[in-house]
Amino acid sequence: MKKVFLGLTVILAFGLTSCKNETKKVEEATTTEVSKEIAMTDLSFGVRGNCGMCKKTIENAAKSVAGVSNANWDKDKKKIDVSFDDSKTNVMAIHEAIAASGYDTERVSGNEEAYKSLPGCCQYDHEMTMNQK
Ligand SMILES: [Cu+2]
Repeated sequence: MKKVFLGLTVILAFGLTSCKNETKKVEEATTTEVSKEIAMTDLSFGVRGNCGMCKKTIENAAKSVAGVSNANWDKDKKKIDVSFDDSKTNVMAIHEAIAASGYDTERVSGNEEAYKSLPGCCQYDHEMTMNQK
């Protein structure tokens, strides 16, 4: 009688182990599918500025917006390329954040107080053409 019981325990233990392995595989497959569904939006728009310090300030302002994954301001063309998750933010929120740091964008004028506290070399000309070719 004891031998039969032992035998059953071994079969049960083996059965449970193989069940656990199957569950793990299913979980991994689900995770991979979810990460593929995140869609990013890429846009560019004009932003005024002068130098490398402006570039840092402008890019940091854009990246401070939740959902923005990448920001790259072009000093010569006076424009910024941004990548963002449009389920988390929108392009106007990025314009507002850059303007709050003192810089003019195509749609929003830079905050005057922030502009005045920029280093002298960064106080760009408000008449500067944006989005240059
Ligand atoms: Cu500057």
